[in-house]
Parts: sequence; structure tokens; C-alpha cells
Amino acid sequence: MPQNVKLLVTRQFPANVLERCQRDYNCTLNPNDTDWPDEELIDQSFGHDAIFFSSGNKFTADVIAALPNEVKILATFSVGYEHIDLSAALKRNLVVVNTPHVLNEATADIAFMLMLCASRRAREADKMVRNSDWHGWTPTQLLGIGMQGKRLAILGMGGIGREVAKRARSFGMIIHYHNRNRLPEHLEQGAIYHQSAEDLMKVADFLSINCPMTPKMKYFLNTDKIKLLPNQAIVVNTARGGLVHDDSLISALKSGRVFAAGLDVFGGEPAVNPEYLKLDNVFLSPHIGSATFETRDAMGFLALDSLDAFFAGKEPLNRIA
Ligand code: 8YV
Repeated sequence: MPQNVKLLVTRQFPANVLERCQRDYNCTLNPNDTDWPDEELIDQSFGHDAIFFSSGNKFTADVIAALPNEVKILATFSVGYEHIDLSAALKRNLVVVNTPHVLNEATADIAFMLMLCASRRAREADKMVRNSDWHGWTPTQLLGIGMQGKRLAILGMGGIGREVAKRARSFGMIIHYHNRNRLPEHLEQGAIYHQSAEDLMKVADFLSINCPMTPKMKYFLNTDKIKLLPNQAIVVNTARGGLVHDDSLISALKSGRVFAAGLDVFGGEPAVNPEYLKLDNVFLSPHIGSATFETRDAMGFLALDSLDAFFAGKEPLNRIA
């Protein structure tokens, strides 16, 4: 084990993960569970061979250029890597690894939680009971939209999207998807492929956003795309907040053009557009897609497996640069 390797750990990862970091590496831990600002991160990185961090740290070209030469590998505790300038890393011969696959199920569960909470008006229901505003059952109280027989449009049919599809099948939904590439039949499992994302919007009784954030996809869900959705669509996002143009979605939620939304991720999080907070037809959660004990341990262990391989002179797993 690489005991002599110096590892900078920027966040207070789960106890099992930190224990393994400290067992196997010469670690510097962050005593506070907050992201160091860029300059401090750079200062802290001196004397370290590797940095293990979360998506709160932005490894821009400038930050990467300022890292000391001894830093050889970056390990992000996330599948998403839009916070890392991979071409800057490649140029500098800096290896980068991430943690895909292990969070697919947990994130798909949250997509489903959001779909159910949005379509069945969980926020209003909970509020009614808590506020003692429930004065008895009525035949038309809090009617929502059922999932059975509805078309679920999955934008991004990677590992998470496919887990969403798996759950949706047992809810009797008809699965449509768009992905950069069409999946082979054994992964498609009957899901209907749409070559363009615009076409997919037209069948989205429910829309689940599961694609990575790229510059091209910024504000994907804007007024034009919303106009393509069937009336009273349900929108859920467990990918990245920047994929949604908030003002467009908010006005569609206010008018009822979009029946409800479930959002786990936000552009500029932890800040949340205050208009969402005023709407009863939005169910909100604070980026908890991968937040299970099992998943967060698995993410940490996967990153450490990659670091172990790298420092043992082998090709690291899940290398993205
Ligand atoms: C993390 C995520 O919670 O993996 C991702 O890309 O969004 C989440 O699982 C978060 O990014 C922490 O780094």
C-alpha cells in the first residue's frame, strides 16, 4: 500500500472512506467540511502527490496551471466532471479519475422519488396534514397524475437513465429516450429511441433529465423546449441544475403548462432561485441523488481503488484524463 504517498483530502468524506485514506496514505485532511477557495486549495496542494475532492472544487485551467508539479493525479468523488478542465489536465499530464456506476441505483431512486412527489403532489399533501388543514377526505382532494401507461422521456440513457427506465417498467410506463448514441437492443430493452432531443420532448408526459452537463447542453430545458412538451408534463432533474433555464420552467409551472417539477439539483447551488420556493407544484431536495451510506462509501472506495492502482504503477480505473 502506498503509505508514503501524500494525499490531500478536501472534504470530510464518510468515516469508512476517511479511515481507508488514513490507513493507506499519508493524508492531509480538511478540518472543516467546506470547500477551500481556489487559492487555499492551491496552497494546500503543495507537497501532495494526489488530491481527493468533491464537485465543489473547480479545477479550472488556471487552478490546474497553478498546481505544484508533485501533484500527479486528481480523484473526484463524483461521476460528473464538469468542474474539471480535462483538456488542461491532459496538457499538464495530470491524471483524473471519477466514480461512475456505483451511484446509478441511488440516483435513479431519487429521480423516482421526485417523479412520485411531483405527480402526486407530495408537498401539498404533507403541508395539508402538518398545518391541520385536512378536514376530511373528499373525492377530488389533491388529485395528481398517474404514472401507469404514461410516456417517460429519459434524456441521457447512461447508467442512471437505464436504472430510471428499469424502475419505470414496473410502474407500467412506456419508455422513450434520447442519447448521443442509440443503445444496443439488450440495453434498450424495448425503450423507444429518438434521434433528437427535441423529438423526445414531444412525448414527455414525464421528463427525467439524466444527461451530463456540457457547454452545449447549458439551459437545455428552455421556453422553446417546454413548448414541445405535452400539456401538463412532469419534469424531474437529478443531473445538473444548469441543464434547466429556471425562469422558463418557473413561468411554465406558474401557468400550469408544466403540471409539476421535482428538482434535486440547481444552477449555482446551494443557491436556489427563490421563485421555486414559492411554488407548491415543485418538490425540492438538496442534491441527494447519491446520498446513501452504501453509495457514498462505494464512491469513496472506487476513487481509492483508482489511486491505489495508479500509485502501484497500474492503469487507474475510470480514468477520464
Ligand atoms: C455528488 C454527483 O453528491 O456524482 C456526482 O456527479 O452529483 C453527486 O453524486 C456530488 O457531486 C459530490 O461530489
